[in-house]
Amino acid sequence: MSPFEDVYKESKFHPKLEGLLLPYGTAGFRSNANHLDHIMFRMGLLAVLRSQNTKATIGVMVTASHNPEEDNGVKIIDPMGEMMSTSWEGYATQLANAEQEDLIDALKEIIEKEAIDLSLEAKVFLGKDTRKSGVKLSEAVISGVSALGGHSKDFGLVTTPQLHYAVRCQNTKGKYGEPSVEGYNKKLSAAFIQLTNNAFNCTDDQKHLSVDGANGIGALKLREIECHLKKSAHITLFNDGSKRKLNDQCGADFVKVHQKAPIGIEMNPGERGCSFDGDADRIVYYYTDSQRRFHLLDGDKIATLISIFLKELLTQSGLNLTMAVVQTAYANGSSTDYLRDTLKVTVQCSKTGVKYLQQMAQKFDIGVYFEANGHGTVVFSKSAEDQIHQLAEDPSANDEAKRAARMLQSSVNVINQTIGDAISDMLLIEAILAIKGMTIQQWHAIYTDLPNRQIKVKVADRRVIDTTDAERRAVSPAGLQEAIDSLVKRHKKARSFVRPSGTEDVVRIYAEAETQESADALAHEVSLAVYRLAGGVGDEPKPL
Ligand code: G16
Repeated sequence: MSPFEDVYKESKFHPKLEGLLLPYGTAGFRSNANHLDHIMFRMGLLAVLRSQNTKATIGVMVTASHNPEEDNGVKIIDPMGEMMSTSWEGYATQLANAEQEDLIDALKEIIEKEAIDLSLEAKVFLGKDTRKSGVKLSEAVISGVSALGGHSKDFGLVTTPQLHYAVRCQNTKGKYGEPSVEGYNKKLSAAFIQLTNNAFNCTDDQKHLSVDGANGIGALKLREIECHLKKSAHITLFNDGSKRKLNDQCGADFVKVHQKAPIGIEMNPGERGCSFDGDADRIVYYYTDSQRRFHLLDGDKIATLISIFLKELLTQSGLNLTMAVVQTAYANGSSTDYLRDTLKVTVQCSKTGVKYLQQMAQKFDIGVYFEANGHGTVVFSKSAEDQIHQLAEDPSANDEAKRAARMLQSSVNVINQTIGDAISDMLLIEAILAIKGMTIQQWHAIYTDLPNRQIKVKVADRRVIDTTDAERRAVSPAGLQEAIDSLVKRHKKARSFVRPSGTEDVVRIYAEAETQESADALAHEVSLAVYRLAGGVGDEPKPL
């Protein structure tokens, strides 16, 4: 029987809802879980083709990350653990939206265009977050993989970054590590312990961290790695999924957008806390001061801390490596100024979506990339890793240079270079703070954020908004950018932009200005312009 007959027969068990069209968004498909069964089956098919096309193992992660519990989604992982190449996103959309009777033709078109040899072996690694819908949806992925003759390995409940990691380990034949959660735990914890051996005067109190697990997979996986960390970290876990719903008033996205502590966390003033998101690929830090004021340390502050640390080590080591920080339009203006003017590192601006940031970061020996929402990591070129390794092992190198190279080596090993990773980022940050003997208040004071506000507006069709210049300017609908420009002029030190979300059915609005009142007013004024010029639905946005 031809593989297409199997696919055709099996696809009838995963029918497409009539008229439903879903685009491939910022991080794959995302929607209400009830709309996704056919998408999952078809992404199983696509993963087989991508595996045959790259002659490597491909990953499929069933998750909707920061979205509410009722949603679900799918992220596809390429051979080196990066997100699926943007050149294949069109195929994913084509396959996902083909009507039932056109599915085989859509499949054949991809096979023909990419000259895929269907006789090659195909391997797919699969994982899911803690959403209940994930059980059935990942079965649909497996059906898709087997219908086209591929082999799947189901990792069950894992964080998104753990699956990215496993895919890279598999395709590098173990050079990056052992392709399992246990392998991940051992590699990261060993590197963390090595790195924190350089923290000479760190007390148990200073080691304490409160973690909001967003009631998701990050909480489960943090518990697992915790036993490997021994006495090097002292973690109290909140929102572990035993009481409340996933991402409900907690998690990194909630904390960043609302600029307040998650529900369910108990922290004394001055203590350090952090929040993961629903699939543990984002992290933000925070504390409250003695007046109970909340202070957020987001992706920009994290990128700054890591860049300071790495730059100091580079200087001490004497290694001549290029380094850059990649941000998006959401980066706070003060962070960009600090990185460029004070720390004197190259700063680049990318479109939203880690896939774009990663590509830019890979152009440097050391690329630190972070979205303000806490999604990011560091990538090292092969040559940078080799030079660090050689220096660390060089018997003729001086002690300071060698020590710095060894710390760089441990940093490379604690970092999950495949994608932003809340657990790995947390370990790196905790190690840096311990080594530098730095409090969260001192970290926060490195620069002062411009007050800012992020809000969402519902419109009938968010595709009417098109942007350019790394999403900093709107080119359509007509008149919107001119309206934003004139509103921005009314406020001091102000900046604002709008963009359609690629994970939720909303338009996102960002505003920053000299005061919080001004940032709030600007965000509201721009939201009204979007509502009026881009087809807002429901009630007009109200002042904040
Ligand atoms: C995903 C992407 C991020 C992006 C976020 C929000 O994160 O991986 O790069 O910043 O969506 O995207 P948008 O503003 O287009 O909705 P996650 O953590 O939700 O997978």
